[in-house]
Amino acid sequence: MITLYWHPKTRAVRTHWLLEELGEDYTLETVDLTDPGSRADPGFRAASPMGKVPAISDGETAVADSAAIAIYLADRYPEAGLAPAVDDPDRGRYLFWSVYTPGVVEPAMMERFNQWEVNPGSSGWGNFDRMIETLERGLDTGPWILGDRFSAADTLLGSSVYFMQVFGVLPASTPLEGYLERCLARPAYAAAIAASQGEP
Ligand SMILES: N[C@@H](CCC(=O)N[C@@H](CS)C(=O)NCC(=O)O)C(=O)O
Repeated sequence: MITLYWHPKTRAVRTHWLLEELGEDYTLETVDLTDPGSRADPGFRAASPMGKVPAISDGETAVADSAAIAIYLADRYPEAGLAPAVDDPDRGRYLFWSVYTPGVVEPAMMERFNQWEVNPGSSGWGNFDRMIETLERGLDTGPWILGDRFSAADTLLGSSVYFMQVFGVLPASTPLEGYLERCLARPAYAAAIAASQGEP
């Protein structure tokens, strides 16, 4: 049984969405991030070296960070068809877009929130505008980041676009707004967002 260490209104919503798409049994274990006692839970500490959500345990395996979790779950449960196999030509693009959220989108969002001046040639994420343009181009052929095929990478990117909208930094962008609409229309994402609105 998979356990998701979760807190409402956090990045754990991504993993919850993915678990709903996956169709495997899971339980949500709420970690109240405001309560040191809850954070000290040994299962959570073992699963999350930084004490952050999301993290999961799955039998003997523990994984933290939403992108690492997505890659792990989609590979571990291939019946759901959420990741191209290692010898599939789409595998490279899938990996690129799966790590685009933690490696590029999230630091670029911090740049925009905090109005950092960055040199796009030396910052690993380029800059916010380059991040948006690259994502828009990636979705050119759509409807998903791998074209017709929905994958675990879409749970990372789609939730990132949602967060950008919620935090008011999503520029007017027809491709990204259309993508977000398609993501939100998926019952699995709607269920995860509905759960995420509650209190711990
Ligand atoms: N890169 C991590 C970021 C996780 C993260 O920052 N989670 C926040 C909630 S959205 C958290 O647990 N914050 C509590 C803390 O840092 O103590 C991921 O994508 O999973």
